[in-house]
Amino acid sequence: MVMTLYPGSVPMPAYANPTLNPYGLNAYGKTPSAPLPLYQTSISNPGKPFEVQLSAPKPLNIGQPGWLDLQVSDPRTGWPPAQLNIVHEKPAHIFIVNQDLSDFQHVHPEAMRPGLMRIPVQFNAPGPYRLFLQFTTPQQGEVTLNKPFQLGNGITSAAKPMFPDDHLPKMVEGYQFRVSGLPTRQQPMSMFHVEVLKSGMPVGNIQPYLGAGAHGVIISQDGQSFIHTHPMAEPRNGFYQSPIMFHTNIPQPGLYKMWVQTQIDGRVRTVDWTFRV
Ligand SMILES: [Cu+2]
Repeated sequence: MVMTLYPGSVPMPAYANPTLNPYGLNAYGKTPSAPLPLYQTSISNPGKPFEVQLSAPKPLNIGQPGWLDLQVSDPRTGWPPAQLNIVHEKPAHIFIVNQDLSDFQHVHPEAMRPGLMRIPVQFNAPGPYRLFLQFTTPQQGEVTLNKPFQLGNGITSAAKPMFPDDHLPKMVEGYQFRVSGLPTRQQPMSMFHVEVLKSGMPVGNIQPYLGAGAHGVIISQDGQSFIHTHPMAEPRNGFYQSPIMFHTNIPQPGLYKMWVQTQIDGRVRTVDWTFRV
């Protein structure tokens, strides 16, 4: 489904008319406390049709909910995407991870104007982070932007080492998750299975979450590769059943972390595994 999110058909440079902003950009700089500084490179997606710049409309405090503004524009013209498609029920999907991939946020814009998306965030520590912004335009198709940034300018703790744990079942709120068939060096293209069990029995009441039976996100240890995958299964009587099957292809050897999000009983459960390809 293609939906024009912006009134009018002429692309506007971002921030062209701040008075049109429905949620008050004049709040910028009003708060007296010093914000946690945010550092980023100006260009982190060479060759891509768009670049994203981050800013915090209000000071970001560790451990507290806050906001990030994503300014998206074509680096050659300064123009934002003219249209965004709604994909999996949202105009954009944003994933934020910390350096050792121990922190994961999957969020969506709560307010938008051309070239600007405001997302809810919460950071539990200063340090290096990476943001992945995924959206689709009728002209460019699916675009994934990878944006490293640094929060705070103090000394940050070293990244914790990552160890493969895909052989382990994981318990999340009374449900057991098991994964098998992840890509390997010998078999980089694979159909992997995620089993969801309750009291040892496969469950059949997995609800659609953002238009799919589950969402799988795979990020390489170095943060250079990002894969967002969905199961191909159709729901039966409105529900998906365990096991959930995903198709993926990871040709580059290395350590990866995967997060799988499913919705059961109205709650989204996120389970993660680290694995080696
Ligand atoms: Cu999303």
